[in-house]
Amino acid sequence: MAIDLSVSWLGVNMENPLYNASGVMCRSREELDAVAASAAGALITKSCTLSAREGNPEPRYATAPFGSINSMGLPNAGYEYYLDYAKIYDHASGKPLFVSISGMTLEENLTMLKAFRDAELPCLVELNLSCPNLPGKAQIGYDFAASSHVLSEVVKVYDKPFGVKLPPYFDPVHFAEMASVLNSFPSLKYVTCINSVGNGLVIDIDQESVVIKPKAGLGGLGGDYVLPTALANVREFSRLLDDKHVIGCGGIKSGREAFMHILAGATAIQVGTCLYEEGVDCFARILNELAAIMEAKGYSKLADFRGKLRTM
Ligand code: IRO
Repeated sequence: MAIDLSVSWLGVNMENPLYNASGVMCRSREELDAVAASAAGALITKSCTLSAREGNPEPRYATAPFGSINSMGLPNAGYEYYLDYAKIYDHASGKPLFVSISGMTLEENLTMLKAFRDAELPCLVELNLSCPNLPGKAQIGYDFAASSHVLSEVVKVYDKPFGVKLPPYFDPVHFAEMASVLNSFPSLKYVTCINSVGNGLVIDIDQESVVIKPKAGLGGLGGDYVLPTALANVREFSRLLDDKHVIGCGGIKSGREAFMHILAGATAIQVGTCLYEEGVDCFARILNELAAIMEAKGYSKLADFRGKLRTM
């Protein structure tokens, strides 16, 4: 049976739904080129700020027993670097380029959005409302009034379709409250669920120590630790949002988790920890595994099972 993994959404056609999670393999032009040259269906940049940032002191990423912990602290080359990349990127390649934006202030976000708007490039913005690793700075996505304010200012200057990267939520009341905020912005066309589960603590018992330096060892969790939380967020936002896509991110390391995210409602899916650990070859492997699962189940396209999770 021919398996069709293609996805059409936001006016773009992707050969397959899989790409990198922002933060992994996307800080430099070389890394972005490597994702573009891989089997991935799209690519997204590292979240950027107005000026380049070194980020937090190292070590700031560690492999953990069931995933990863990071407190990178938004190291990036500054938005103009990614804008320049978007200018030279081959937008006809069939792999959409997403640009992640995470200003240190609302003003920074608005300045960057205006620059991307004025450049009139066919790239898609993912506004990060959920960086957990900036000492002393709260995640905007956990403050519903602040999120609403940010989005209302954003849509005043940015009239193109865009998306947001959300933190994980853990309470049905919060899913509903955030969904209601997001539903009031028609040009917000997609949400990416989830960012890392913030401020976890991984402990090395041999060393009797934390495993990363920033924030006394606290950092965002990724990988197996977060899969059920990611799936819950994908599922709930898929149900609660009107006419918006959900991008699944969290714990995808094989075709099985890719299938789960799509079954929960994801239009497209991103890989973070597994990509960091395995490199860009993970895309072809995961896609082959996903196609094999679909074949075994008699599905020929993603729409055959997307969002069709059964409940009891
Ligand atoms: O520390 C980071 O750079 C980082 C960011 I901006 C984010 O959104 N999520 C994450 O786990 N790390």
